[in-house]
Amino acid sequence: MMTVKKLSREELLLPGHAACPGCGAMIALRTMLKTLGRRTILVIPACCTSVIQALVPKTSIGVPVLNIAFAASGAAASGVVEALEKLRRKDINVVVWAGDGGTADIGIQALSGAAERKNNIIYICYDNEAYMNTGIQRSGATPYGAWTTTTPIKGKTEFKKDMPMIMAAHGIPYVATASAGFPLDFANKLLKASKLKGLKYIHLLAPCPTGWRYDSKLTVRLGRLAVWTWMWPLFEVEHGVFKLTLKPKPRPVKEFLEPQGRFRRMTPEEIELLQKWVDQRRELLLKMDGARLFPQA
Ligand SMILES: Cc1ncc(C[n+]2csc(CCOP(=O)(O)OP(=O)(O)O)c2C)c(N)n1
Ligand SMILES: [Mg+2]
Repeated sequence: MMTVKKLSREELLLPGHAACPGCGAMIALRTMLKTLGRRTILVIPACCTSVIQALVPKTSIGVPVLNIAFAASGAAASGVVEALEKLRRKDINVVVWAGDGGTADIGIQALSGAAERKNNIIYICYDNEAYMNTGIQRSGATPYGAWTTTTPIKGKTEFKKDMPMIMAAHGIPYVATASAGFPLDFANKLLKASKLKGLKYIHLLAPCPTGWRYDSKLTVRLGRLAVWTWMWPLFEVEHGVFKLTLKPKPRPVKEFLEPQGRFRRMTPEEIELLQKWVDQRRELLLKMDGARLFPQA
């Protein structure tokens, strides 16, 4: 088990990057690099993390990075894995670090192909729930009721796409959800993923003060409230078996929505509809806890 004491003191996310203050994705990127260490190659499609690395020729990321086209991270990482296999290098983690747009929308076919080919990749989707880098446009991962620059002013009318379950249905060895509010849980899930062969998928909630319209000091708090309200349940699907990581006493979704400007225009009826959806999903997940959902591949 990873503990704060066991976490490496080596910093591989260096000062000088250009992320916004309070960026949830950077907390998680720092945790990820400390957990997996130097022997890691990152594949990053167009997203916030591709533009905040620093100005060329400088970089704030202390491991090799392949910056790649928006749709291509699954395919590009497959290529890196194949090349390392030809070179007989078995000691290197190939990690995709992609946004929700680059994963749930434009990158889904390349990711699906890599999963089906069983390429040895740790794929992390850091989900800030919109296309943040280009100015807060909606994605398939934007939740119901959230405002973006391309939703109706009152907020998104569709529910969030369930990427972790879509990936679990590929029959891959490991799927997990994580949150920037629970860094050690994320680290433990990364350690588990790094020991398995095939494509491992971790979907990480990364609160974004700029796009979610909240005070930047609340990033960790919102990363936790998402879990405590069951807006973002933490779970694993290991070799097809579903398991909840945490089963917190449910707090009203309102507590997660209220500090965020993006939910400001939701009516009480819409909040109630969202609460009902979250309650229904929690009951389904609790019924599934411990059950085999997919046959062992
Ligand atoms: C084919 C293509 N279309 C559009 C873009 C412009 N673009 C770059 S990043 C991005 C949004 C990325 O959103 P997401 O994957 O959620 O990452 P985030 O910026 O939120 O970190 C867009 C639309 C592009 N680079 N390539
Ligand atoms: Mg995004």
